[in-house]
Amino acid sequence: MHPKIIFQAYQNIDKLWQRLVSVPSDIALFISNLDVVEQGILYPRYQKFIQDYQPLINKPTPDELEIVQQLEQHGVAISSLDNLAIPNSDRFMLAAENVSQELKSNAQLPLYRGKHTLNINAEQIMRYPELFLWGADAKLLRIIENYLKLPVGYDGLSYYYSIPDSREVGPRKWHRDKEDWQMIKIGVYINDVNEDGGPFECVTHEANELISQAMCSKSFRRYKTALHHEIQEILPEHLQDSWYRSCVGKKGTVIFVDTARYYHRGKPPHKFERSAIFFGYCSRKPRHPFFCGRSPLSTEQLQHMANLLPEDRRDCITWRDRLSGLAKWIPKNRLKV
Ligand SMILES: O=C(O)CCC(=O)C(=O)O
Ligand SMILES: [Fe+2]
Repeated sequence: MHPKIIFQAYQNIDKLWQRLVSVPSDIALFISNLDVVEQGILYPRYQKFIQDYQPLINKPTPDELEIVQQLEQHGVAISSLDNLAIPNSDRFMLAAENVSQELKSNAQLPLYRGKHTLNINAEQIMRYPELFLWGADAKLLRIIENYLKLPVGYDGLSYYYSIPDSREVGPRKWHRDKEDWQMIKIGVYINDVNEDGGPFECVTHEANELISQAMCSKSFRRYKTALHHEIQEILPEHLQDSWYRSCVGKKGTVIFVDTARYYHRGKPPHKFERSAIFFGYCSRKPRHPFFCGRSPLSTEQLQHMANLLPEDRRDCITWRDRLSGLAKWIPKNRLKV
């Protein structure tokens, strides 16, 4: 048999398997979003976690507080590697550029033909631990803790090498992330990103309210994704030109964003490829734990990374091992955005 046919058959079986494995978490998502379950059980429980943790929150520095306040007001805060001055940021950027080159040459292989985005694999993350470890920096964790008001679960990184094919697919459609009530992603640009190079985009607070209302009119559609023109059609006249913010920026731009509350997307790149890393964070008792832990690292690899950190920061990496109840038994959802 031709190798291409074998490969396609393998891909179809894999897709089917991913769908099957994701059935229990799709059902759990549906149930947890029923009004009686959400308002009667899950939301009060979440409020209680916040209340109990309040005395334990680590105090932020003034510049960290500034970012937290921006997030509270707008859902987004923009900074840069230079401003944040996180240790080893130079090593981090060097490693990120190497991975970008590796993904760029992979994109030429027949195996990846037709893909809009290439992602980092476990082997690459393990070969460049400075990428993963940058996301577990104490300053970043303190910012996120003060925003979530809960202990932070670090959920690993995605590396998007996005090809300029203008296609509106996957995370290039408007969506909200499903992991938790509130969560943070930190995006770092590995090259300069202009309007034609696929900037990250996030809706304004006002538009977010309107879009969320329209999308939530049926509870099972809460996490529905939408094409750009579909959102445009929902919104009133006065918002048509001002409903989202396009985060263009230089290499080294750092974007903090609550991707669970705010609709966002990676704009389809029209002319230039875009390399960006997105670090994910939620609370350690997230609303939908079966949508967490989707970074490619195994439990053993995560433990290895945790061991490279000071003891007081290890729990934010190994938090999934301590989930209890149903959260522990429902398999991780394997479907993409
Ligand atoms: O590629 C982008 O800019 C969007 C990424 C995204 O939606 C996410 O990481 O949640
Ligand atoms: Fe997202």
